Amino acid sequence: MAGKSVTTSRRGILRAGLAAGVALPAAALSARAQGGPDPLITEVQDWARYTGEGVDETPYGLPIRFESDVVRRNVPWLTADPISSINFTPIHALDGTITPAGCAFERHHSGAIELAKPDYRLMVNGLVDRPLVFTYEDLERFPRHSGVYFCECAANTGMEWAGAQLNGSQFTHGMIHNMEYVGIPLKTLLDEAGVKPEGKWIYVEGADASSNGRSIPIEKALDDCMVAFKANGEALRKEHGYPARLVVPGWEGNLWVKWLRRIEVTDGPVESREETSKYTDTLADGTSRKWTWVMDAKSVVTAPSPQVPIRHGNGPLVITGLAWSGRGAITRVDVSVDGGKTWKTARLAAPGQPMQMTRFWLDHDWQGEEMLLQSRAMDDTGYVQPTKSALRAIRGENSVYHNNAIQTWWIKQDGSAENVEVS
Ligand SMILES: Nc1nc2c(c(=O)[nH]1)N[C@H]1C(S)=C(S)[C@@H](COP(=O)(O)O)O[C@H]1N2
Ligand SMILES: [Mo]
Repeated sequence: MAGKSVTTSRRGILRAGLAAGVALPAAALSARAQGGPDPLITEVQDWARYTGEGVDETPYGLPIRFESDVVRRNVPWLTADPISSINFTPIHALDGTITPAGCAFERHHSGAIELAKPDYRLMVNGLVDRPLVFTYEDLERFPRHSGVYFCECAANTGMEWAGAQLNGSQFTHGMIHNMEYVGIPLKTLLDEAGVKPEGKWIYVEGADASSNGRSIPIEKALDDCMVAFKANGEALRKEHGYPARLVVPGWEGNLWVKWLRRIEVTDGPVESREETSKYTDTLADGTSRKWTWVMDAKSVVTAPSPQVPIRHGNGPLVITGLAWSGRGAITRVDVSVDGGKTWKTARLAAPGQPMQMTRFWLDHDWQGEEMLLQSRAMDDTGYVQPTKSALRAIRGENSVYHNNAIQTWWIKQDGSAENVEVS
């Protein structure tokens, strides 16, 4: 295949594809190579005849215009207004594991605020020996730490509890991003203030009107939480909490307080709105689970999928997706093309790392058959991502948050895809 495609232009493939309908019979693959000289390879093109743009044209670059559909999108009916809303990462169009900040999902309860570094203050108070207030410059002088972590909203995939609903991995699984953070361990600041023995929890607040206050057990706060000021090498974007946010590895996105302004050490949880009426999981009998902080192992095939139909006809098909676990590292991802009857182990782009996204690929020989495409993640605690029916048997159908069930895409003979459930 690779050898043949060298003698075939991309345009040639498209032309043959149109003539033959969408599914391209194997014979057409060799015929297209005999379509005569391809000017794109035999003729000098404009981009080689004239000079390109100078280095002074683009002090800070955006993606080339041909990629303008790789953007965040929202689901208009989901929330009443854009101020308290969410958009979704275009995971269907990305590869690798790092999410570019410019298209990493945003979730705000009262809009993205603009908070300048000189106006930034971070207070540590409550059950501490020395209540302290830090400026942004103070934070920059503590020993630094870095780490790549996924941040997943607990509501990711929440619209799929009752049935298959949204057509695209961007919408079903795009409330997630995975970035490289630089900042300082939260422990450093807590040690600086001196946590009193009766300090068992912290309460963290943002500077925005919503404040998004959440309680976190002191063990987690002292373990791996970070006050981050850089993501993917650059300052946090406004929408991700500039100039500093909390990073709570493996735990639900709601705890990752943006525009972090206050950390109060307390002897118990505050039981704020965000951890009582929201971010709790109502079960079938009407009772609710709370303190469901950890994001369980989960995966999704990002392509092919409803937004990424198969357009290239029969033969080699790259099936790809993402897997992650808040409990540890992804050790294995299996892919099924028959709705979970049989499984093949996918290739991991790199060995899974704790609380980071893992990319998987499965190289498949597609002969135009319908597929019920699924992926199933496993982590180093031995946990296996559940089917939808297994999850519903335990959690019922009243939940919004923490839906980590196996996703199914129905790939049709024409290469298009639809969100479905298998029983
Ligand atoms: N201050 C503040 N922090 C916040 C929020 C907010 O509205 N205000 N939203 C939370 C929620 S629900 C999620 S899922 C994550 C989203 O982070 P992101 O906007 O970087 O994607 O931020 C959390 N931190
Ligand atoms: Mo969230």
